[in-house]
Amino acid sequence: MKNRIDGRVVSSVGGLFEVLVNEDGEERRLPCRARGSLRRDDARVLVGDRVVVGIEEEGNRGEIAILEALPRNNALIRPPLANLDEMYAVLAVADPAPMPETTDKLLAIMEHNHIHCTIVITKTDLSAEHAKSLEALYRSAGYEVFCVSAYEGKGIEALASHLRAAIAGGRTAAFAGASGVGKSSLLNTLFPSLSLETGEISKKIGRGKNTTRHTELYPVFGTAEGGFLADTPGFSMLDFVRFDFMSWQDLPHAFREFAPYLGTCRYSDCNHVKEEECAVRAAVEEGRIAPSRYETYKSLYTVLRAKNPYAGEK
Ligand SMILES: Nc1nc2c(ncn2[C@@H]2O[C@H](COP(=O)(O)OP(=O)(O)OP(=O)(O)O)[C@@H](O)[C@H]2O)c(=O)[nH]1
Ligand SMILES: [Mg+2]
Ligand SMILES: [Zn+2]
Repeated sequence: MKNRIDGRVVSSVGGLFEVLVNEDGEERRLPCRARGSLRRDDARVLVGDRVVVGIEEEGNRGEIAILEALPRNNALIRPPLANLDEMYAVLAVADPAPMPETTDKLLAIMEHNHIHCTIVITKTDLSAEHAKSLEALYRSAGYEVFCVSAYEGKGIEALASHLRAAIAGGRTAAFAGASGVGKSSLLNTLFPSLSLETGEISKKIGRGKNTTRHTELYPVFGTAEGGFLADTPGFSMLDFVRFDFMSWQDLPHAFREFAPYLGTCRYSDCNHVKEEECAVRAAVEEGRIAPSRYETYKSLYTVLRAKNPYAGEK
């Protein structure tokens, strides 16, 4: 092996990474750890990071290690991923029941990070009617929506061609959503050779059982150049109290259908919550913004405002 070689981190489990490298036209995965200074919490290497791998000269001398992490375009806390270009927010028609607030939070975080987001509604075999209303909800918010059933093989081709275009040229996409919505099943249907583990829905609590335990990037069209798709562990909530995803001033910009109204309210410092003659609230009342989306906005506004009441007071 050459002394130093560039690569992409494709998996991370308990401090052990796999880095995809291309040596003289041949792609291979190198299992390795990160050098000491990259193990600190504030310098943690993430799946998706572009890194330099080589022989470590300090610490574990002579071992292959990640020596350097290159600058990132973006980094996410949930799911833990760097350099993401496209997010597919996955939710199921039922089993588990869709939780609009969870999807809205994920969408808000992606908007804030300027990561293009597409909606995937799974398990349409369980209720075509529910699928339609969810599709209408997210289309009205300005998102492209795909409705699929891994069981019936429906909608798979349309999603596959969107994905192929989205990640061509070595770009990166991820499936994210609650546990049990069928992310891994969908990846298996799209790319049968992956053979990812999938899990049951708990009958008792109606939720998934966190079958996927780690985030991994797959070069699903064969090579790094064809692009990467990540499967990620399901999450039950995105904790805006614990993590600093954004500030309350950022929040209105994280709801894309609010955009035409921002700056048109009566008060220039309108927070779109209780103020009179608020253009956003008027749009909700007139059915141009979905009530569930606005409810999520208000609940996140309350949480963020309580966290940081005075920051950036206008
Ligand atoms: N009815 C129906 N069930 C599905 C479909 N796709 C997946 N399932 C079922 O949903 C359950 C969960 O699927 P997974 O693919 O493990 O879900 P996941 O989103 O990867 O879950 P985590 O890894 O825990 O985050 C399994 O029992 C699947 O058989 C579908 O299209 N229709
Ligand atoms: Mg899974
Ligand atoms: Zn307003």
